[in-house]
Amino acid sequence: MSKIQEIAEAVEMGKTKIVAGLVEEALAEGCDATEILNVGMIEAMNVVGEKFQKSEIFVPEMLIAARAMKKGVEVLKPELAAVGAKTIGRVIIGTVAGDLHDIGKNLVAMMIESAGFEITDLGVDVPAEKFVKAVEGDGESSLVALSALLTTTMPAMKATVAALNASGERSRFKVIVGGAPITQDFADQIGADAYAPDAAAAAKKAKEIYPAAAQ
Ligand code: B1M
Repeated sequence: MSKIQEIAEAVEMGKTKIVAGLVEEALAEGCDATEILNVGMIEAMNVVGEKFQKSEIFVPEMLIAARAMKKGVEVLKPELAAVGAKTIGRVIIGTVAGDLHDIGKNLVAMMIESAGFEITDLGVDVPAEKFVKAVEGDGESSLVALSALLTTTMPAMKATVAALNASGERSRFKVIVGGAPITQDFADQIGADAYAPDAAAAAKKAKEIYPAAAQ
């Protein structure tokens, strides 16, 4: 088995402790950093996402796999910067105002990052104005991802999308929403561009709508 296949298997199995070491070994053997990322990690996370969607694995396994990948990405980041590897695009993510739940949001961020995007995580309890400032201050971001876990913070999600929709740069980015109480109907009502029911679907959706956002 090649070193890159070993990395893919370790990521898929969530072997957090060995992934960083395997990536270091692969680099020392002369493997290409972009190939390690694309074949050893992103493809492995795609497999993890598919298994999650088919209920073959559950949130804990997906979290552990995402953490394992994060360990490997930490080793790869300086190498990728050195070879000028480009990410697909930048995503600004956060949990809306009044809401402190971040486990799902972190999982969504990890899956989107695993799909090849760069993440700016604004954290939890993020006011609408902070999302607007973040997109306005960063001419490159093309997706804004909003999470809400409480029915009582759904209005804050609505207000955030309204503030983003009113921003002068709206044609430049797309808005994805999700979280336990959020539905496709709600997303349509508040003027979001997309809804995803889970982290794997959010990563898939981000890739689907990104080209339109990049135009
Ligand atoms: Co809270 N809480 N909580 N809580 N909490 C819920 C959400 C609740 C359903 C529990 C219940 O009553 N059964 C309930 C909400 C009821 C409602 O609004 N209908 C609730 C409540 C009431 C509260 C408090 C008000 C309790 C209180 O203080 N009286 C309070 C509110 C605090 C606040 O936010 N202001 C509160 C506090 C907390 C803790 C701090 C203790 C803790 C959060 C810790 C943390 O996040 N760091 C907590 C927890 C852990 C939960 C439960 C038990 C678990 C949430 C979780 O992490 N799930 C939750 C009950 C439950 O969900 N079973 C509950 C795992 C996570 C992976 O799933 O976050 O759904 P989830 O994310 C999924 C999808 O939703 C989706 O993808 C993720 C992965 O597949 N998704 C997106 C999420 N964001 C997305 C964004 C996307 C796309 C998909 O695109 C951008």
